[in-house]
Amino acid sequence: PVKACIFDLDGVIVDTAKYHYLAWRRLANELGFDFSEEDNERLKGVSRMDSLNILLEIGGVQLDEARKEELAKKKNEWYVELIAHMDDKEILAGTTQFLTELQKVGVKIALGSASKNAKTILKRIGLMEMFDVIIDGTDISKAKPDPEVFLLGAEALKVEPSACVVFEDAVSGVEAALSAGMRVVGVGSKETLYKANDVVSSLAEMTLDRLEK
Ligand code: B16
Ligand code: MG
Repeated sequence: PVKACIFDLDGVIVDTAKYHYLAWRRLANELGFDFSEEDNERLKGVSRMDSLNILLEIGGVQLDEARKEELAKKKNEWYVELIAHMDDKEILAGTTQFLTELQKVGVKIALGSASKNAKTILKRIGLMEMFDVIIDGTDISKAKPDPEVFLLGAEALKVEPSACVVFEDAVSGVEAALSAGMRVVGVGSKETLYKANDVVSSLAEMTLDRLEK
């Protein structure tokens, strides 16, 4: 039986990709190039610095490390301003209900996010208390597809990886979960997340029955 569920944040519980996009586009525009929503797909689940490197590659811009640090900081300040206005209306469909069901039957709940802003977001949307363990971008040294974030989650919960199920919207996150020896439910499209053991379009499709299958 499943003993723990580990949830990615951006793209599974909330759609913060739209705020990341606004902040990255603002930075691109300042640097003199455009950044499309399609380009933004490449940044999902990717760490802040790796995201910046992808953005600069798209714009054909080369910068030294110090300047990159500066720009990443600037983008994050804009992003933090945007997420400061979030509230519980931004929780994606089915999330609260599914978390409540898990809690009722004693399945442990963890967060496994690459974001350094994860706790701010959970507080804003009022879901902080639902999580037994929170592993975020401030706890990890290796980005997804490395399994570190999920292994740390399982360890903190004292649950073996084989009894964990991960919920992920990004291909790199699905790969991370599989290399952690966990089962994974993709949240999004089957075409993109075909490596996952099961795929739902949102948590509204999840039930305890489906979790055990
Ligand atoms: P931050 P997740 C990821 O969160 C996002 O999907 C990704 O777009 C972002 O660059 C990354 O967090 C880092 O976020 O700049 O806030 O530290 O999907 O792993 O919950
Ligand atoms: Mg995600």
